[in-house]
Amino acid sequence: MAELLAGKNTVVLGVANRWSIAYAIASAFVREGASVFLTYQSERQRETVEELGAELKVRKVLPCDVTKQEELDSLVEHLKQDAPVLDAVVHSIAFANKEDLSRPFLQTSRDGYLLAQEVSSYSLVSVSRALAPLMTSGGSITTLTYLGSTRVVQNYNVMGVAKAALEACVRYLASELGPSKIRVNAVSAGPIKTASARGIKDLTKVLDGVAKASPLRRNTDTAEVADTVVFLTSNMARGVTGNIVYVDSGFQIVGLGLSE
Ligand code: NAD
Ligand code: IMJ
Repeated sequence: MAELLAGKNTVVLGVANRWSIAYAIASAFVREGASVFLTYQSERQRETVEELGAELKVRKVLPCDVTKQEELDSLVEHLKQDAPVLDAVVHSIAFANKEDLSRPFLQTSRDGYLLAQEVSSYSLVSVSRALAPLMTSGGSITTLTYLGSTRVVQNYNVMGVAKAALEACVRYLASELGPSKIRVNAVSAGPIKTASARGIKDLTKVLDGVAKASPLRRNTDTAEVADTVVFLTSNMARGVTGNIVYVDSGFQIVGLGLSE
């Protein structure tokens, strides 16, 4: 089959390890003929991400902690040299303090609230502002979100509020970047056992609940999330912007999941 992303220059932010949703996305992008740049958060992850990048035959692996403007600036400088025209960005980043994902939402600290917003929502704005100027032939920006943005999911708490803001950012950015032919969308993935989900209380219960109650009667895997990001990034989705696409076995339509 023809490659959907042939010759496109792409940046994928948020690979930490082999289980990261961003890793599956980078892998699908390479399969579809894209040239991929990966970024990692900190020196701690450099070696792992460099190994994964070499395996996938990505163009380059670069540092980018989204809370540090100088790292965003230096990412832009590197990309300008290696890929003067950028076609797509994937933002697959979130963080909140662990305590804020277990105690009552009412107890969320000011600092914890602001940290979750900074890393998980504002970073889409700062990354888009930094990279949109390189997308001179138009392009696509895609982020990852979760159902906890619009529904109450136990313990998701401050992250749910950050994802609500992230989804609103998708709409405002889509509106402003549309005239530059840059589309902005989010994929709302069902629960997946990645490093960001592993630690959470009752994850097994959540996964089993979705597998029982969802229309497709199964959990979501990273490969199917990645394939939807491929679609959104490709010309097939040329008319799609400002959207939240659910890749969740259909779980979000369910009112009462009572089926056996
Ligand atoms: P993951 O832990 O593999 O990915 C999270 C990434 O965020 C890591 O690579 C981490 O380094 C990065 N990150 C955190 N702080 C950063 C910073 N300051 N600068 C740069 N990078 C930073 O877990 P994942 O499940 O692949 O998560 C990726 C995205 O998918 C997140 O936005 C998450 O909210 C979303 N999501 C996950 C699930 C799930 O169940 N796993 C479901 C829906 C949406
Ligand atoms: C996270 C917390 C509570 C409930 C949760 C999750 N459910 C799911 C997740 C039901 C599916 C995973 N998810 C969708 C996330 O966006 C996770 C974000 C996250 C996870 C951690 C764990 C480790 C840590 N900080 C984190 N910050 C954000 O210290």
